Amino acid sequence: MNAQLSPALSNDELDAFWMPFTANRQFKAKPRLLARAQGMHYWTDDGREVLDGVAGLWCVNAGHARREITEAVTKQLGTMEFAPTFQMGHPIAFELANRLTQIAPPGMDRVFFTNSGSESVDTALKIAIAYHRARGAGQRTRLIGREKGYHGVGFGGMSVGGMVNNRKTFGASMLPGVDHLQHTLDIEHNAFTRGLPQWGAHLANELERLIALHDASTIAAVIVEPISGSAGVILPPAGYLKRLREICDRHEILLIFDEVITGFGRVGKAFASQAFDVTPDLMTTAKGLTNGSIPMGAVFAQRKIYDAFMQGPENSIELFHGYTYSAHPVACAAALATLDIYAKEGLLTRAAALAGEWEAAVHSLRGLPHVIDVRNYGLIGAVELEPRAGKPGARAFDVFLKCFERGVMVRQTGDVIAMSPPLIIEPKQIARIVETLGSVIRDTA
Ligand code: PXG
Repeated sequence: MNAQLSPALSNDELDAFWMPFTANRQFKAKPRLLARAQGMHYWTDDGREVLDGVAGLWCVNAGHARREITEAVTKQLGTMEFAPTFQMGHPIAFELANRLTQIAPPGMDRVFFTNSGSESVDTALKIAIAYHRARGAGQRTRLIGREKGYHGVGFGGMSVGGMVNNRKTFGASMLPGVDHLQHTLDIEHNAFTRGLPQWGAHLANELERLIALHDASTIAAVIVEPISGSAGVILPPAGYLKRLREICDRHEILLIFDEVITGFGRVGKAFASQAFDVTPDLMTTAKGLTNGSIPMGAVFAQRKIYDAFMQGPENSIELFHGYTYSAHPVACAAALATLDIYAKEGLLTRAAALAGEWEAAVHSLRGLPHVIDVRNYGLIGAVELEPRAGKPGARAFDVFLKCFERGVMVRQTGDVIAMSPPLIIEPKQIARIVETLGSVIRDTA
């Protein structure tokens, strides 16, 4: 059954690892094991080369196994493998925070470190609620997310998130006082739009309706992904994010951008908020921060938010929140080395230079069987397939599997194939990804 397995790993040995977001039984019956990575490629345990069309999981923006990161991590492990950041500090944590503020959107010059996107989201939600309390508006505790949003798997992120499979099992264990905006995916109006859809900015007005329902004085923050990734790449209609910003400003509601996938060059600027020229109050990041090498996340805050906490007696802790591994020295070293690579190789803007070529390539898939939409922005692309009757997701899963067999790794979510290659990708590799996907779609009933 497990012909692909290396002799070192028997069937039984696959049982103990309860795999995340995975069909465990299906996977373990026919595993797909990655054993090595370099640059744009993975190699399977049986030695097959696979072109990485998703930067691991939207995180390996500078390509795999970067020597500079390996060296920085190794050096840090030998110098000081751990140091606490509760009532103590270590220099590279401060260095990293300063470096991050240099590429951050205007005014976002305070940085709180976490270990993942989920932790960044929960941190940002807690900061938003605590901020209002600190400025004397403690009744503002409501949070507003969006349908189809993904903000990780903590109770906070799950509650503001809007993907039904991630929510339905957990029933009433959601945060109270959460509401959701309508999502912005509208294939009827916007199918095959290149870049941002022109239709749909008015969907932001729904925030006014929720404000009228709950009253602004009860609402702490609105959280959205500038571009939704996990739900299958949903783009903001032109003008939509600006309108959200205006409405939030009018009602003193904080705007949180979840840039866990859009951050660190994915859309042609360091952050999507810069690409779309809309600055949030809080911004959550992770993934590309360390090129996926060591778990780390960061929440960026406008200075006014940090300043609101800096009151009361000087010996009092201003925010009762943090993680043992906040600003872990090894993660800091990995992040600094990653930022050096991004700067040296111009990777934070390379997606903009490749965007035209990428757009033309992914839109060449229009017209293939079952393709009902193609979406793109920066170095993000998605192809939506018509679901098989009564079997949602099955067709796209088959496409994902066949692409992998033919040496290209893409990502499947529902009936969407999503792509987000490392930002070092070369034009001929763009062509390879799209040609492989096209041939697989043609061969998939
Ligand atoms: N926010 C956003 C916007 C994300 O995309 C998270 C938070 C959570 O991050 P952590 O590090 O806790 O996983 C994410 C994660 C996919 C896929 O479907 C996307 C993510 C994770 C796994 C798969 O392509 N994004």
